Amino acid sequence: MVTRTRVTLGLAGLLAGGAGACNWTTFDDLSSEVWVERVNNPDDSRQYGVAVGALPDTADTLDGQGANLVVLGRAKLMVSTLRYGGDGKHAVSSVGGQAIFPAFMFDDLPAKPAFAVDPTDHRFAFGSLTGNTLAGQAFIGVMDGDNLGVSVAPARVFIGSDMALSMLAPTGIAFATIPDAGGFTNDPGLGELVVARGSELDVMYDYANSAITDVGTFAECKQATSRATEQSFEVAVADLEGDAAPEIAVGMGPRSATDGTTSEIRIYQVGEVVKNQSTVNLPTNCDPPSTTISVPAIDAGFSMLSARFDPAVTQAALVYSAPSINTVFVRLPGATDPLQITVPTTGSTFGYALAAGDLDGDDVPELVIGAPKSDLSGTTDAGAVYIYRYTAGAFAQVSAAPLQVSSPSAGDLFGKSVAVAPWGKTGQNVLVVGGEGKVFTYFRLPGLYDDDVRTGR
Ligand SMILES: [Ca+2]
Ligand SMILES: [Ca+2]
Ligand SMILES: [Ca+2]
Ligand SMILES: [Ca+2]
Repeated sequence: MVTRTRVTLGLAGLLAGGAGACNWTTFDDLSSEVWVERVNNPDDSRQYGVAVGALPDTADTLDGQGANLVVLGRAKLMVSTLRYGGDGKHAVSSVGGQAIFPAFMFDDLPAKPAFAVDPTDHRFAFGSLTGNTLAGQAFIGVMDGDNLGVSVAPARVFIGSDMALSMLAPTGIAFATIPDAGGFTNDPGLGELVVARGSELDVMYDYANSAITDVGTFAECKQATSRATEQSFEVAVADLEGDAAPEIAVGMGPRSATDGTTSEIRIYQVGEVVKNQSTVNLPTNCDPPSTTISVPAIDAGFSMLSARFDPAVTQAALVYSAPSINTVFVRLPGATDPLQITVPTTGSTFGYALAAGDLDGDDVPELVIGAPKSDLSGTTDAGAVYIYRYTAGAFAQVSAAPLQVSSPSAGDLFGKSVAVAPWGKTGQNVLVVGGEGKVFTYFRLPGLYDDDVRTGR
């Protein structure tokens, strides 16, 4: 089902537009307004939109005409592609439940699943726990984003000799290229996956090498934990120190507020994580991280990404959120203290979702921050999305009012996932926002892209 809607910035009016049969050109004269299309959950995937990711649009998909998205649903578990053609019309195809990995059952995804996209190889990865056919071990599934196939690699189930460690659920995933360390085989032509789960950090060298059948042989180390740092969050891999080699950043916090009131961002050099003969089967301790940043909240790194806001600087900035205190932190290259971005609305879970990408065409990424429990317009947990521009070491909101839906319903959770997606061959990007059971794609955003990306007008 397609519902075309339109939103006015500031008023943020999500008005019922034409019926699904309307052609988008009907709205071609809305020069000052936002154009957005909403796609509702396909096939009763009730929590459709828990994660959205953007893949390039290639000859294998739409041949450079539109946008190529991957959307995860939760209950029931479903992976979908959502594709826009050059005419602005979309198509959804999905695979769900046991059909994804026929060899075994798995539990529903968590509300904030570990999820990552590899735009280079057109793949996406997500993590969960096995269900009935196994015993609840963690696994990572990698799928081909062009055809939703699983031929990339078998589902990687973390079966080690320690059952308690095997059952630690993935919380963060990153695609990366990791240099040699620890004596592990590492084909430079095959990428790596970095995974955080509980106390464990994994570097899965050559994860797509189907000759690797024993997941127990992937590199893993055990982070030092206390009751206040037992729970991992997201991971990011980038050169965060400016030495041209990647670091691995992970958020670690307590399991609950009764276990602690602070959390940490830990930044490891690869050699501090990948240790000789330290594997999923029998992990030894990680070395202490070269950098630890304390955060006065229980959930530092709940969402995390790296980005280069200054294109002239190769060192990456690290962006990490603590939605329990409505704050997003940005560790800029060379800065001693991170910048803090916050909003006055308490309890909005500002920073629950993050994305970075250039929306206005100046090659500097904008920072997109989802706050799905915002009560804007007086509706509980209607949700909002804030967009920031980076200029000379600071971030400023593009518009005084965040994006939101008007006539919202309680629990819409607009902004629980966000992505910046390339549009065809134009070099432009579009903003995509997930809400509860819905995905919104913005074809025109005044102040960022004033032309309709589908027509250039
Ligand atoms: Ca490799
Ligand atoms: Ca580095
Ligand atoms: Ca920009
Ligand atoms: Ca709220």
